[in-house]
Amino acid sequence: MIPVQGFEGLKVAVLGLGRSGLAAAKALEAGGAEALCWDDGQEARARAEQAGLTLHDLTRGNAWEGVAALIASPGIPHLYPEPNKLIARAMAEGVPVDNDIGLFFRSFATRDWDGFDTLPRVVAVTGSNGKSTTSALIHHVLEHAGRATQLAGNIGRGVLDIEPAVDGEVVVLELSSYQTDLARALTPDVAVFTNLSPDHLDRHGGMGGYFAAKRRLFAEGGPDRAVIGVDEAEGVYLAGQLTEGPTDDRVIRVSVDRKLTGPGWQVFARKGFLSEYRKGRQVGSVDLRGVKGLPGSHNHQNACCAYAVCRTLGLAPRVIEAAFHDFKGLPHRSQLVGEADGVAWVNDSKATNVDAAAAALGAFKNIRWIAGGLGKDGGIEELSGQLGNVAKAYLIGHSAREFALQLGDTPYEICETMERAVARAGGEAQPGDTVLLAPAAASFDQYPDFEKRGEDFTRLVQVRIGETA
Ligand code: UMA
Ligand code: ADP
Repeated sequence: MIPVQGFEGLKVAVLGLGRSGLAAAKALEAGGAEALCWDDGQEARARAEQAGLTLHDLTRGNAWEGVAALIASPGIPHLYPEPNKLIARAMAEGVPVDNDIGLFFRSFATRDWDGFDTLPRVVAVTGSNGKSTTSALIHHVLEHAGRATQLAGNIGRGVLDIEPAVDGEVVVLELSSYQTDLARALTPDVAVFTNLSPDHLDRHGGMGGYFAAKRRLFAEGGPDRAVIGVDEAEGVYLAGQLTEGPTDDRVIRVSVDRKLTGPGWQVFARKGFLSEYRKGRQVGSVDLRGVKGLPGSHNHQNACCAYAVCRTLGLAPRVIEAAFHDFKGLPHRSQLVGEADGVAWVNDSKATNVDAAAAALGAFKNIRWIAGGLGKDGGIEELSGQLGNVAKAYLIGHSAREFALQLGDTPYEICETMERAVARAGGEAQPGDTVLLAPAAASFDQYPDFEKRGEDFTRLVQVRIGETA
């Protein structure tokens, strides 16, 4: 755990007692603060009490007296669609509101660093899609190269839960827009912006607010190096805004759409080949075609971002390439969970938005597509031109009927449940087909989270394959 600095002897309120809140409360106490813990949910409060934390009812009239700061969890709205009542109250009482990410950046550097040969560094990865894969890939390459490294953040581990850094260590953080929006300190050494497409718009008051939240990671005086995907207008703008001049290599531009030329530093992938250019000359390349853990152009974007970060950290192209071949991919992201009778079963439950689903739909042929759940604004309207690989859609969850109306000529069936969708898709699949779960929707109507949805799919597939094998 990273003990939080700067609050010794002070009372700090912690709202939200999930993964980030529990880690923050413990790290505050380890740093000598008094953590006043609260959660709007009764169950979470009970769990926290069992874990030895002290509850403090923040709804009471005098609850905020003497409170130095409020640390809020990322899942709790602080502004849109409307602020959580307790966050609004803290602001009204003049109590500074921060999150675990802000505390992390305040507390990461310690006196021990005076004795280090190489200062520890933080790589922070944001973007709409590919954050987890890119973060995990960077972490994997560093480990493979024998470097000390830890991975945390939106990938499932509270940032304050990691161990204090050792000499030369690289900490890789996946950061969501919820996290970057609220943090009062954001000072990574290397920052990555993978791409941008609409997501979580309700929490950011629209696309402008969503982009603004992510951009905070690159604020003036920010990272030494910025790795930026420039396949959308926002990435082009951000890279341009950070660049001091044509030869400035503080910004590394990344593309999977086109060859990038110019005097700066760039990494791009075309037809399965990654190329690195610096000052107009090619200085590195990787053949991504045989890298099994990174299928599809979207994963090549992730590979380019991870490659660029590892190059800034001094790794050679061949070292990075060898580690790529050893990367198994993450569960629930284009994950092959079974093969039987010539049919491949792929779990991409993490495709919770339209762009992620489009990426998965582009990576396979003859697709029997299981989609639906709690759809985002606009449903799957934007996918209308990208359904050429889909033989039939099997629709589940709350948005099944809305999605059906947006499928155009693509055949479909309303299945309601995952169980029925797996049975129907499996019954109709032909050799050479891929049954792909890529919901283009959140899971919360039928599951606690996308992991449970992916696990349910995987279990049903394994039962089915066991039956037919
Ligand atoms: N709660 C309240 N009041 C509210 C809403 C929630 O008290 O109005 C309480 C809940 O009762 C619950 C707690 O807050 O006890 C949950 O907090 P949380 O939703 O922030 O969840 P954590 O377990 O702390 O997990 C968070 C991230 N969750 C979200 O951003 C929603 C995790 O990302 C992250 O891995 C973890 O911190 C560690 O950093 C998950 C996620 O879904 C994977 N992220 C979104 C995404 O990837 O799309 C952004
Ligand atoms: P994030 O952490 O940003 O949600 P993940 O690496 O977990 O990203 O991938 C989430 C989903 O997005 C996956 O299901 C995959 O289909 C898709 N995806 C992964 N990388 C990209 C990318 N670079 N561009 C578009 N979609 C992607």
